[in-house]
Order: sequence, then structure tokens, then C-alpha cells
Amino acid sequence: MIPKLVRLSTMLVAFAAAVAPTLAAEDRPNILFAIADDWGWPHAGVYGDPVVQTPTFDRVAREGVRFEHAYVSSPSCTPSRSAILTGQWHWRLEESANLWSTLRKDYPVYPDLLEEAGYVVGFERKGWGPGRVEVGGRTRNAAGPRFESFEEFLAQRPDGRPFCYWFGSYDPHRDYEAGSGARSGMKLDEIRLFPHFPDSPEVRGDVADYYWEVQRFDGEVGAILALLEKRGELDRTIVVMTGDNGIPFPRCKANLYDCGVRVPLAVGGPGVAGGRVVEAFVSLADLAPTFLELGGVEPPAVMTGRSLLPLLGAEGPDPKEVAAREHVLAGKERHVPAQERPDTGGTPMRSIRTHEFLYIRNFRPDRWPAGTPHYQRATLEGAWLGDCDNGPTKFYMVEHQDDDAEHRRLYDLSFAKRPAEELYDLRKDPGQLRNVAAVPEYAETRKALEARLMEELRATGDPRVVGGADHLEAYPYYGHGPRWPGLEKAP
Ligand SMILES: [Ca+2]
Repeated sequence: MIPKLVRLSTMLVAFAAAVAPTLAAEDRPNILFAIADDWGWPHAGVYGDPVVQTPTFDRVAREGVRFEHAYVSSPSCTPSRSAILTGQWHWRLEESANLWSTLRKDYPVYPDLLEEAGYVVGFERKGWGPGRVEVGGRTRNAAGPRFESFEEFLAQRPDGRPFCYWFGSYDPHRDYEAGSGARSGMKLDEIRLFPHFPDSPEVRGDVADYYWEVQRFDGEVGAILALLEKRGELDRTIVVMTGDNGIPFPRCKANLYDCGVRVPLAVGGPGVAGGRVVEAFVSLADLAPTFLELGGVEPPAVMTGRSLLPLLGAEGPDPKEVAAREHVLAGKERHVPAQERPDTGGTPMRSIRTHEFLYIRNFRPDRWPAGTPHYQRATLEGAWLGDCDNGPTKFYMVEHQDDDAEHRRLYDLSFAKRPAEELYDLRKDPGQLRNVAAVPEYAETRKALEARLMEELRATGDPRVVGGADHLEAYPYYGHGPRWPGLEKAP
């Protein structure tokens, strides 16, 4: 351990931009950001999952800080990644609020700012996206210059310069290799299913195949950490592991329930408290200001994220910071537009999550939250349910929806229309399945949460509240949606 880095814990708390320029580049930590694609909470060993094995994540969490309530800004690749890079809620980013869009160059992103401050930056595989980089006026991905591998990145890095690297895996995004989980020895009967999944061999096998890709991601990050350790650089590297949105299953990804927006998050490295568990709410939009402070750069005023450094230092967490984090917001704009939806609009929604409640406001309850189910019931053919990735669990739920009342109930939870307001009492209903928004005894709670949500959305300039949301619906969609049964891969 380099002595100056031992003091990083103090710096973590009191990092002032005024003193940052006096720091030599070599005093600043490297930053390794490892982001999985569609990896949801609580699917890591350290969160108590009995089947998936994630030794790398578990190690980072045990030696550093494990976040129990980390949330994405939006449960959709492009807006989630845009929020991470800009440190802003995705509803402030115009077309970037939508999937398969662009990220305009006038939104500052942390890799550019760290590069200007002397960091060597780069990414591999999935960076910002999916979308079109050049439409937004950028000449490269917002995550930085692209490299084939971490080794290639390190080979071109000048000596003595700190780095900020984005390892963007495509795992565990669909498609999966059917049966990969079971073949690897996973015990399917021990899998803890979300309570809105039907319990069938098809669904258990699907979750196991998802786990298999989670494990592949974890193993690849492990190899990167081993390389850093071998080079003697791990003890001067802040390591962050997380995912960009919840799991690609019905009612999860592209939804504001926990299984759509709550993600694993662990932070380790020099100056970070070991073995701490943080229950306070954090958003991945908080990462950009965190990384900038680590690099001695003052976060731009437009960043709505709050640095996580007060939660990480050995002498923390700062009680004031914990008190300021009693809830978190999330939202959704357009995910995959249904081909038959001429306005290309999505199903806009926003949420506020506290330790006791989840409140969701659906701005267009007239639309189908998982996509329009205009499929032929006899053949299951046609463009349909585009906001839910195709896969065995979705197929099973569609095919068996008429089997009995239970299958119908679970199908409706994932695919039916929803009222303008949803409220879930997490003390009685941790699975967030019983909407009590219209129950009289919850009237005060509903009203208070709605007021808090709207106040924060107004303060952060959300066009759904302050006006101008028509723009969000009109931006082009550069991708293509999934179709049944062609099974084109969803973005
Ligand atoms: Ca994703």
C-alpha cells in the first residue's frame, strides 16, 4: 500500500476541488468500473443467493462496501448508462431518456472530464448505448476510446498515469445458451424465484441460464483484478462492480419494481472501509461525481448525482449523508416501441422508493407497460410485448396464461395495463405485488409520497412535470424490437 493512499480515506471525505490540482497524478487512484448488462439484485453470493456463485463480487464487497439499496436511474440500457456517464437523471437528457437513442455532446461525461485532468480512459465491449454516437455530435463513445481488452488498454497507457477503465460486459443480457446453468451443476430446485414468476422447470432453467452468464461476468472481472494484482496496482485501484438494470424477465427489466431497478453494487479499493454494508439509498447517477472527486475534479453543477465518497471512507459513513439518502427515484421513458404504435411513444413512469414503500406514477395508464399484446392468440405470432425481452419465462407465461387463475394472475402482473398510481407496502409485500394505492388506509401515505416525488421531479427539471415531454416521445428510435416467433434479439 502506498502511504499517500492510506490517507485517501481522509481525502474521500474532504476532497475539495480547490486542493485537487495540487495533487500529482500518481496520488490519484485508478478507477475500474465493471458493469454487467441486465444483472439484478440480489443475485450474488454476498446478498445471500444460494445458487449463483460470484466470488469476485463477494470479495470486492467483503473487502470494501456493499450497497443494499443501489438503483439505476432507468431500467433500460441507454438511459441507465447515460445517467451513469453524465451523473444526471435520465429525464434531464432529452433523447437519452429513451433506448436506442443518442447522447448529445453538450452533456458532460466523467470519462472526458477525467481525461482532461490527466487520466488515461478507455472502455471495452458495451459502453454507452445502444444508440448512435455520431448523431449526438460525439466522435467516440461517451465511455471513452474503445479497446479490445484490458491488456491492450494497459499496454498503451503512459507510465505513471492513473487510469479510468470501463469494463462493459454483454453478460447476462439475453440470449442464453439453453441448459447452460443446469449443465454447470446448479441445483435448480434451490433457486429463489421472484414471487411473480410461475414455478415451472422452464422458468427455473431460464433463471439458471441467466446465473451462468452472471458467473461468466464475475469470472472475467476476477481475471482483471488478478492482472492488476500481479502488476502491483490493485491496491491503488478503486473497483466498482454493478449492473445497468434488472434482469431481462417479465415485470423486471423495463419496470420500476425492485427487480427492474435495484442492482448489485460493491465498491472496494484504497481508503474504502472494509466490510461495510450501506443501507442508505444510492443511484448509479451518483457514480460520475464519485469518480470525478476521486480524480480531483469538481463535478459540474449540472450533475444531479451526489458523490458516494462520504459513504465509503473508513471513518464514515457520514450520518448527514445517510440521513439525506432516505429514498431514491427512478423512471422510465420509451423502451422498445411497438411497431403498431404510430406515435412511437413509450410508457412513461416515475417512482420513489423508501425503506417502507414503493410509489409509482404511470403517466400513460392507457398504454400497455410491457408493450401492446397484439398477437394472434391461436398462433402467438405478431409484433407484441416489445418491452419484455423474449425468452423461456416470457414464452411460458404467455403460453400458459389461460391454464388457471394463478397463471392468469401472474400474466396480468407482468403484461396487463396498470392504473395511474401504484403503491406497495414493503413491510407486508416485499415482492411488490399488491397495489394498495386505492386502499383508504394508505391515502395519507400515497399523498405524501406523490408530493415528495413530484417536488423532486420538478426540482430536477423533469419534462413530465415541468412540461415539454412531447419531445421525449418524438425522438427517433434507432433499434428494432423483438418479434414473435422470429426471436430477433432485443436491444
Ligand atoms: Ca441492460
